[in-house]
Amino acid sequence: MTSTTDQSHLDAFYADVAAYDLQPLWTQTSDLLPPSPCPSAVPWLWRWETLRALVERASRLVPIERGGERRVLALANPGLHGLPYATPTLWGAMQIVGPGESAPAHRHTAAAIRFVLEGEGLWTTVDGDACEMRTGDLVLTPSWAFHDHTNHGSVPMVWFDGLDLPLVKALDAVFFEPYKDRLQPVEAKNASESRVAGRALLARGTQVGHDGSPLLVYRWPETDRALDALLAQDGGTVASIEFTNPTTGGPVLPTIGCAMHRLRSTTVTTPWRKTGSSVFVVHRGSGVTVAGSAVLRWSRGDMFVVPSWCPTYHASLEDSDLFELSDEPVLRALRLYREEAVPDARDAAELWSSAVSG
Ligand code: GTQ
Ligand code: FE2
Repeated sequence: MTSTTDQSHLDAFYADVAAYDLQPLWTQTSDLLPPSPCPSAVPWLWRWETLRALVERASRLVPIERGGERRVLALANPGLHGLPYATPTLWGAMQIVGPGESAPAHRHTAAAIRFVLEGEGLWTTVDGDACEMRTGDLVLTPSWAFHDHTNHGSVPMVWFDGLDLPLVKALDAVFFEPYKDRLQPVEAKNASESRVAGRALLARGTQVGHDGSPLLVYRWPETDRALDALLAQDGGTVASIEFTNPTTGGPVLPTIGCAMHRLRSTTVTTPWRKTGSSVFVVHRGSGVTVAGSAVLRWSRGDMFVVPSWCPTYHASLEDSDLFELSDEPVLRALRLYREEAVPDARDAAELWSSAVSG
């Protein structure tokens, strides 16, 4: 039993500890060192119809100007206390640039990828290399590379932006710089694709001014062919490819991983969990993703988040392609990457499987 004097000594002690900006470990909640990750981000889905209608309204109401820089709606995970972040490490957003419009040139330490959803005629210039963006293409903007977007076409261009901004912000390593003019001069067109010609044939002496892949654009037809070839090769119903830096075989950017998953109709993937978070963009098809206790029904253009260590499986209702943005390279580099099949979720997966095929 604690006597009154002991209690008053304890009270005085805790008051002093707090007064000197200290906190005892033994009074912390178990959230500090849980047995396994307890993410505050939640599994969540944003519908294409909603996103498309809102960026359309933005394009009628809001010009693209210096300061604001981009006409972008950021995915704000409801578990992240109002921050404009999809996950604790990843920024996910939808961007629209109307015909004849441009988004001014700038650079930042946060690295970015674009995955094109709709439109044609937009060129993004990355360190002087104008890259044409077409539906299904993956386009890179490495850290500290200048970039601007110009729509030379006659229809709005809409794409998904993925950035490591929340991570870079958490590390207090954000730098930003506008380019001296609104747009960069175009020095070359689709030059990165000529440099990295014919699969693994790299032009000798290739030098890039950034710490990313020398290839800036991964074209949809090639991605499509690679996935088909994989499926044909092993006769399976799921194929996954990782987009890589052709000079290293590693991820496209030091902090960002990109993958594409193809599921034949009524396929259920193995329930799985891994450390690190992902944002998925539905490129084609429809289906359901079960992430923890959340059931996310998706179709083309929808975007959804899977937090760290969340048991997850996907079930397709038709032939489907899921683009995945992740922070996996960060977890791997820091030796924090873990993944495993989740046996407990198997029964649920089989139930679902018989439901969709039956
Ligand atoms: O297109 O440069 O979604 O700088 C967020 C920040 C896009 C861009 C975003 C950016 C950009
Ligand atoms: Fe940017």
